[in-house]
Amino acid sequence: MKVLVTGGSGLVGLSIQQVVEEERTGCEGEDWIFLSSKDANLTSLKETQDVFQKHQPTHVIHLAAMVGGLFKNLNRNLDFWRNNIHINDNVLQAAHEVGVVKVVSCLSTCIFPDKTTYPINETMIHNGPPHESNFGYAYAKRMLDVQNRLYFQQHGHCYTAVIPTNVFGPHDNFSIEEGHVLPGLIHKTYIAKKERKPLVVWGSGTPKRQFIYSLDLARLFLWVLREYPEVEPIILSVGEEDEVSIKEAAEAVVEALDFEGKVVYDTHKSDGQLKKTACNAKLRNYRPDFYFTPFKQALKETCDWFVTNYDTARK
Ligand code: NAP
Ligand code: GFB
Repeated sequence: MKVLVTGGSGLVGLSIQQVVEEERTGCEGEDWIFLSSKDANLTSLKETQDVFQKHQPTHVIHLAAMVGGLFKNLNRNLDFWRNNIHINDNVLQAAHEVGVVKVVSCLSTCIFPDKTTYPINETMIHNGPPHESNFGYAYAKRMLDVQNRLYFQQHGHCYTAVIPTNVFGPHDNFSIEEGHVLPGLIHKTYIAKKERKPLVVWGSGTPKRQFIYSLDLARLFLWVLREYPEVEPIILSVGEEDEVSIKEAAEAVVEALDFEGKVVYDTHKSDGQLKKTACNAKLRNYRPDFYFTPFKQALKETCDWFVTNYDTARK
């Protein structure tokens, strides 16, 4: 098995790299290659085909994407659509051309319809428009699911996808303006503590999210690559009971970083989608015993990583 990981230098890619290194004995007979955008700009079909020709993978984990939090999405919806549509089309076609037998791509629970019933499950992806805040990203990701079904229909390939909830962990993008909520809050709290200023949480704090630790997600990715047999996607999420409000998430960051200052909410900033509660019954059916790292433990590990690696962290 020769596994090519696109987006191998990002949050999820580096977590998979870490788990592969930790599980070396479980990976016998597997050759792993982790790509970054320096190896190939995957928005270019030629560069994508060249890198696939060079490595001749049998399996692909496709993570590369234009990624960002709510506020980056609000500002650049068109760019999210165009970059991700090109990357996904190029990667799946290049994989097909070199005879890749399995591709596992990455969707996100934000791509589900905004007006829906809860909890969301895998059958509901195409049932109505996504939340307008990430219209471009969500539609581009939905098309990956369409493409997977068509590669199966026309060529019999097992090109499938996972659907994680909000991911966080070491090596995240800690940019305050462009990153996701947890890395953003960790960075802001770190600065507020240093400068003895209040922590400003954006929005009302009432929206809810399910967070998955990148190392847990990495372990699940390896299982999907090796064993999950379906073309239909699978939600990778903690349970509905582990959903937390942004206020609870901010309080957990405050505790993990031992911040004693004031916390204020800037309600002029967008709340984004109020919730996207996902059902992990399908995952639990396959993996009843899978252990998710408790949220506060994972958050503490992430905060410690950020403090230790402050000078070199992406921000
Ligand atoms: P990330 O940390 O921003 O990493 C993105 C990766 O994609 C990097 O390796 C980057 O390479 C690569 N990339 C971006 N544009 C590229 C291009 N034009 N050509 C080649 N490579 C390119 O993102 P992540 O959080 O790990 O996300 C991984 C996957 O999970 C994505 O598909 C994302 O949609 C999905 N996802 C993420 C979350 C989340 O909360 N983070 C939630 C659900 C799903 P460089 O390092 O060289 O820039
Ligand atoms: O992770 P996040 O940016 O994205 O979280 P989404 C946004 C929520 O956190 C909103 C609040 O309710 C914000 O008001 N928030 C509070 C903050 N403080 C902050 C902060 O400092 N930074 C940020 N970023 N938010 C994204 C999608 O949605 O989820 C993407 O836009 C992607 O497409 C990702 O799929 C997983 O969860 O709202």
